[in-house]
Amino acid sequence: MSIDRPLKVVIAGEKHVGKSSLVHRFIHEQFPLKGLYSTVGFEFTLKTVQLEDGTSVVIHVYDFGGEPKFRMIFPQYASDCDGLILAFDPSREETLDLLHEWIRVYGRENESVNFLVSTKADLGVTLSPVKINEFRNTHQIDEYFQTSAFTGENTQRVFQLMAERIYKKPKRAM
Ligand SMILES: Nc1nc2c(ncn2[C@@H]2O[C@H](COP(=O)(O)OP(=O)(O)O)[C@@H](O)[C@H]2O)c(=O)[nH]1
Ligand SMILES: [Mg+2]
Repeated sequence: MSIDRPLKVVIAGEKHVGKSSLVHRFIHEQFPLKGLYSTVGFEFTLKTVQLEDGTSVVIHVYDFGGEPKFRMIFPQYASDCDGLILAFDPSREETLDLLHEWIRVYGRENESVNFLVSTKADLGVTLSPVKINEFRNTHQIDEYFQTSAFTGENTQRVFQLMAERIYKKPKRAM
């Protein structure tokens, strides 16, 4: 069985936190060795994943540039998304604080499946679980993952689980 409609998943967060690298790792299963161009506006890519029950779904990933001016156009492009991935870099703690801003302009967190994702786990920097939990409790975050586009830690899992969650969300018409 397959689902005809692609799932729209948006990844957001400050510039340089590693969003494009995470998406690249998910799509191509490798760390972008040559480096990526800085994302201007947003880019999108597609990948088919198989759910646990064998259903194939296409994930349509929208990767946003992290500049404040793009934060402003963000709600327009993200408004009908099925899933939202909020990414921060734990070695720059302010990138977690600034996610409050992304959510504020987004404003529909209770309708999508929302994941909080920290990047660059290979650097060995972690933020206090209290701070992470505070963020999760303030906003409607369904799951939190530590990831590394460098080692591949959790990079497939985030998108796989996102697809499962969207698929299982009761009110969504497929
Ligand atoms: N060590 C490490 N560096 C990373 C990782 N992911 C991204 N980077 C680096 O972080 C910088 C920003 O990455 P990029 O994906 O362009 O960030 P974006 O602006 O959020 O899309 C680049 O220099 C990447 O090589 C990771 O998992 N580990
Ligand atoms: Mg980028």
